[in-house]
Amino acid sequence: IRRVSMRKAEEALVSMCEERARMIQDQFAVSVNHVHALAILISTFHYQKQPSAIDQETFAHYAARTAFERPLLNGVAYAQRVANSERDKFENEQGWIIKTMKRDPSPVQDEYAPVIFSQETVSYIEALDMMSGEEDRENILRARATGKAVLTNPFRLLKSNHLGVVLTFPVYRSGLPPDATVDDRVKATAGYLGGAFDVESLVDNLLRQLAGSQEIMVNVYDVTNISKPLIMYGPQQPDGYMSLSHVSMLDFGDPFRKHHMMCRYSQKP
Ligand code: WA2
Repeated sequence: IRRVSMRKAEEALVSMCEERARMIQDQFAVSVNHVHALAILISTFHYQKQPSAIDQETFAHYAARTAFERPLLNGVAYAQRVANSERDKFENEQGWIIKTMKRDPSPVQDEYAPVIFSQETVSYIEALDMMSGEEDRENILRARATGKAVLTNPFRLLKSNHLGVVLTFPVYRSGLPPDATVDDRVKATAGYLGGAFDVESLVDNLLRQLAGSQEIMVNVYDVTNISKPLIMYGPQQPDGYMSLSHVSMLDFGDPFRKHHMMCRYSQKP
């Protein structure tokens, strides 16, 4: 009888874990798809139209009204690529100076990625050079070299200090051929559209609504380097009933990164 109930408990754990993994993966995917569409919106209405049909107010308004399409993102923003030779002109036109992510005036760099458009929920990143933060910088470089959506390591986000990951799409000036080389891509880069997945609070909200959320403990890890898993969600020192666990695969759409979800019971089932 004990063996039968343990088998039932294991089956229940597997199904609850798979349900959670599928749900988070789906909400992640719809959010990424919508940010992709926003990158195309910037390309179409900011770069392919003279003069631009988008300014901060228009972007903020559109981003707020479409926020429901991006359920796991705390906000979206557009950072423009600015070469050092263009910095003075850029700062004069904007009426502000480029700042580092620590909010100091930016020292001289070869190039910058200051945020020029932002959703109101992340207005604190306006004017910040997103290349001044290690994780954001790596994302920017990888996004423009690959032309694809990329994700950072899990890290503590600005302002909230919540654990999350940043998503970045590159925006290119028009005329980039489909068979472009990495060099072509880097040269044609106009800027970066992205946002932060606030995993700590938005995934938490999502999981808490599900039946059984009291009984099971969930962790999400970035396992890109399998010998050094990075925690992305859940308790740092998982306890609970350690003899029974299940690992569900997660695909967040960045082939460079691997993620999985680990579930266990809070108490002996
Ligand atoms: N957005 C919000 N909070 C953050 C953050 C970020 N990056 N980085 C750290 N905390 C505009 O890749 C371009 C958004 C970065 C996009």
